[in-house]
Amino acid sequence: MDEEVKLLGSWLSPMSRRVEVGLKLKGVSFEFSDLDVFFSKPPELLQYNPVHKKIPVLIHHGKPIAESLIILEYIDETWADSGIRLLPKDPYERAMARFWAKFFDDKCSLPLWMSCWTEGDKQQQILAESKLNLTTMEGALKGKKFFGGDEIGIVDIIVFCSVYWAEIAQEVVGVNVINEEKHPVLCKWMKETVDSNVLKDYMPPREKLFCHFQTYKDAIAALMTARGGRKQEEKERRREEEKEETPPRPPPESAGPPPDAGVSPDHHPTLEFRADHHLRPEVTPDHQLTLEGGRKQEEKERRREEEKEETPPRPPPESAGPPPDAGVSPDHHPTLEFRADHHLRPGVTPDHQLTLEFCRTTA
Ligand SMILES: N[C@@H](CCC(=O)N[C@@H](CS)C(=O)NCC(=O)O)C(=O)O
Repeated sequence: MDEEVKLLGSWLSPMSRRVEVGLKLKGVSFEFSDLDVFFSKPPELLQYNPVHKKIPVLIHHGKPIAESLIILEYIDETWADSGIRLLPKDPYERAMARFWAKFFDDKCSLPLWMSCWTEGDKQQQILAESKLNLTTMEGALKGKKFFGGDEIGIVDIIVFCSVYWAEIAQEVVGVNVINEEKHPVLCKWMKETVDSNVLKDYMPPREKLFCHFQTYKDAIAALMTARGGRKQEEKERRREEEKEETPPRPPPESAGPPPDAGVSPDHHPTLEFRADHHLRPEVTPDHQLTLEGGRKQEEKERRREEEKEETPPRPPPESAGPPPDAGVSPDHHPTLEFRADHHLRPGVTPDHQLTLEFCRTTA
């Protein structure tokens, strides 16, 4: 049966390579569309991934699927009986594979890459972050041949692609991101995986990638810096928005219950949860409230850190997008219709708001 499988990707992208590897390990034949997505947004990409405008996108029987991890799961389920299993059969092991795949994507993938393309304090900060998170990642490998156990699986594929890219980039720019001394477990795994030849053959030739980084290193560094700058602006705006939200504040003493009256679960529903979770007896309701505020603050900090790690969305260069006054048809951005309907309704969350604003600037 003609499967009609098409992959929108780029030979230069480790994310797109993940999907290529998945398809090849399953023995699925596919058409590959090698797109330049770094300096332009091809119409095909805007059509099939209007939300993130990123590769990879798998198109199966005309239906697009975006996000490499989701695509890999889709491939595993769709071609369940071919090639190797990408995710374990056992539900617990499968959950663990998803956990580590997500951890790597959220915490390691971008720092690994960005530490090659930044300088000074920023670079030191990313290097430290990268080292810490990769060490955590090594914990998932202890006592195993592969992340997937005896066979390679989804986590091996995604980590291998990123480390393969990063090792070449770090050589070009002379940064020490990953090495035997810092990450012995990971380096041993990398060497054994290369030796086992399962994944290496699916990687672009080392020299080709090396030459590309060598030739374009200044342009890549400039692009990454520009994106970092835009991300910074986005963060500032978000902070402003957060300021506008009413912060959770402990009620003034006069308004609250008398000190010895306890705090009713209605007043602070989370206290009930805490009581169940063995909060120390000496923690008073007032302390609890402070803790609550502190936790909220930590949460915000964490969110800021996470934002740092996301690749910032980039407006396409003028040449690539629709002319500024041409408007964007719903076909081009099907989600705009939704956005128009939900035009800044009071219920729209800051997250939605940001997406809306970004989409308006790029439209
Ligand atoms: N979370 C996405 C990330 C995809 C991604 O970052 N793709 C990059 C290529 S490696 C891209 O399309 N970049 C173009 C851009 O950001 O403008 C995934 O796992 O698929």
